[in-house]
Amino acid sequence: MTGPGVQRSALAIVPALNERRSVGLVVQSLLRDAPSVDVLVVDDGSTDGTGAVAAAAGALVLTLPYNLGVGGAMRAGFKYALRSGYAAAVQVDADGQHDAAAVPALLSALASADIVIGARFAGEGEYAVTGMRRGAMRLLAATLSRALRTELTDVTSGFRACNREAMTLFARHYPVEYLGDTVEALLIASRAGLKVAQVPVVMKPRLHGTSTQGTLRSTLYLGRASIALSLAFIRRWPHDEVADVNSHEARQEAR
Ligand SMILES: Nc1nc2c(ncn2[C@@H]2O[C@H](COP(=O)(O)OP(=O)(O)O)[C@@H](O)[C@H]2O)c(=O)[nH]1
Ligand SMILES: [Mg+2]
Repeated sequence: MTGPGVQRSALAIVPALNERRSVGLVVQSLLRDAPSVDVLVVDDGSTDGTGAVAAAAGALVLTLPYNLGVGGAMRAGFKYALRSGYAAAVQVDADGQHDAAAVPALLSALASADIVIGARFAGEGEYAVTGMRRGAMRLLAATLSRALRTELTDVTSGFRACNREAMTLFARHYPVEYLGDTVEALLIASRAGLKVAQVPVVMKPRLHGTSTQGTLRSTLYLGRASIALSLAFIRRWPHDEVADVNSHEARQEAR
C-alpha cells in the first residue's frame, strides 16, 4: 500500500465527533455523488458509535485512540492519503453541511490551484451569518485575499480540496485550534507559496444536533483571529522547514 507513486485519485477525509445520526448519510452521498473518491472517516474518540455507522455505510474508518480535535484528525487523514498514494484529498464535514455533489467541482479546480475552497458568499448559497461574526469573517477574508492574491469570500469554510503539495504541508502543519484549522491553514499555505482558489457552493444546515462550538465562542475566536492574523504577517516563519516538507516526505516514502 505504501509507495512513492501516485496511484489513486482522491480521498474524502471526514472528521467526525459523535455524528452517528448524520455520518451514514454523508458517506452514502459521497459514494453516490462523488463516485471517484474513496471515503475516510476519522473518528476522533466518539462515544456514540460513529465509526461503526460510517463503516457500515461503506467508509474506511480511522479510529483515533483519544480526541485530537479537527486539526489533529485532519493531519492523520492527510498522512493516510499521502501514504496511500492519493493525488488529492477533500475535507468534508460529517454533519451534512457540505454538499457531496460539489466535490467533483472542487477536485477539478485543483487543475489550476493547490487548495480549492468550497465557498459561501461567492454568488451561491444563502447562509445566514450576521453581526459581528459576519464582520470578522469579512475582515479575515479581505486580509487573506490580499496575502494570497486572489479573491476569497469564505475563509472559515472547512470544505476544501488539496493536492499532494498542500497535503504534504498540512500533514505536518495544520492548526489544531477551533477555526484555526481553516483560517490559519490559509496563512500557512500563503507562506509556503501555495496557490488557493475557490468555487461557489451551497452550504446546508446541520442534519442533526448543534455545532460543537457556540456562536459566542466562534465570534470571540474570529475577533481574536483577526488580530492574530495581522501579527502573523509580521512574524518570522520557519521558511526552510516549510520548504523542506517535500524532501522530508519523499525521504519517508522511500523508506
Ligand atoms: N475529528 C474531529 N472532528 C470534530 C471534532 N469536533 C467537531 N468535529 C467535526 O468537525 C466537523 C465540523 O464541526 P461542527 O461542530 O459542525 O463545526 P461548525 O460547522 O463550524 O459549526 C463535523 O464533522 C464534526 O463532527 C473533534 O474534536 N474531532
Ligand atoms: Mg458544522
